[in-house]
Amino acid sequence: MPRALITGITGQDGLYLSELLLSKGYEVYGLIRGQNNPKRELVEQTVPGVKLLTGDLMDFSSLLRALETAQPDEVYNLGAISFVAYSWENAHLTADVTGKGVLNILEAVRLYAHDDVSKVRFYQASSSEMFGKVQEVPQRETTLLWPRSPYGVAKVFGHYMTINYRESYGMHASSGILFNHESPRRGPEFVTRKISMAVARIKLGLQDYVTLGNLDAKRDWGYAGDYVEAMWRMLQQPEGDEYVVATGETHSIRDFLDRAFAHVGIEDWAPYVKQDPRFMRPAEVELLIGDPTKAHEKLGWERKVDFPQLVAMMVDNDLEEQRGLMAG
Ligand code: NAP
Ligand code: F7E
Repeated sequence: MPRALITGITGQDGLYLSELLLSKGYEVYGLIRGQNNPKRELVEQTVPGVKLLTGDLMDFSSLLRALETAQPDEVYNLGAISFVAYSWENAHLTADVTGKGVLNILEAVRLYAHDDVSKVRFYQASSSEMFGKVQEVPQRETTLLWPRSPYGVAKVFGHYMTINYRESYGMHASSGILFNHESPRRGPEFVTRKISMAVARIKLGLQDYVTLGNLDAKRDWGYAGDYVEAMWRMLQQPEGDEYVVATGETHSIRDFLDRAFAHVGIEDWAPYVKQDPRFMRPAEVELLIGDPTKAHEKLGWERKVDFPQLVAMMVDNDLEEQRGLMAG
């Protein structure tokens, strides 16, 4: 039975990846931080097969302990401060967790493996935010990185550290440059979920409007359930490598609003959307669109859920969730 250790188990991707690996017969360990993490119950209910180990990406010895307990064949480093807007207000913390945390876990894997690094395969959750002020359209594995936020800069550090451990120590280390991926499990601070929740609540008469920032930014949005499959496929390759995982389509926030409101029968959303500079960023990533050719050709990976299906799935989920809350 293969064994996997996942950091960031309480997050959107941690849950989907756990489900995928459990369905493939893996023994799955998840690193959970904090003395009394409020999301522990969610993990225990959603993926009861996962064994939870306490640890933090900033605490090197906790990582080594987790590795020694889990004895994993595969390590998926999904843990991060992942909210871009928050990263300006907490730049040092973001650098420590999202950046230096990658070095901590790579080094812990190396020491745990006693230099026989071939016994552990490593996945790093890199991000399209590394492309920032994009230097090429669409963005691919070789596109020059130009991050625009402390989060993006920290991810660039983790990305190159992953490549460096592969080149220095021969580690089977891969970096997935994943473009935005969403789902009903997306945190409510991210724009897609903020919109799907607001649309559901507006439709049900529970909320009057939603306040957003820049409506013109464009993102390449896919479904998280599809993207964790690409992570797993990367670690089944003979060698570690870098892969862009994206849909190859881009949509603005306005496009997302169009579809989400139309899904509940509202064609003109203008009366329900306000804008506030509070939600604007000091430096914006205006356009992201990925070229997933390498992932298609080498991993045989294809997305299954398209943009209209993704928006509908998220709004339907929030309608159901809000109706459940109303019913008590
Ligand atoms: P998410 O929902 O925000 O989850 C982040 C996870 O990181 C949570 O489980 C969180 O745990 C954990 N974490 C935070 N600080 C930690 C620390 N100090 N030590 C250990 N764990 C810590 O993120 P996601 O959407 O699932 O994304 C997964 C990974 O992919 C992240 O690295 C993210 O940056 C990256 N990524 C995401 C996307 C996307 O569109 N979703 C795209 C590209 C890359 P707590 O519950 O304890 O806070
Ligand atoms: O913003 C604009 C905002 O916060 C998307 C993370 O998973 O994907 C995610 O990062 C866009 C930006 O995601 C609001 O300015 C407008 O242009 O949903 P987001 P993100 O910053 O793209 C990447 C790939 C990651 O790696 C990250 O971890 O939407 N926007 N109005 C807004 N965004 C938010 N959050 N809230 C608004 O009110």
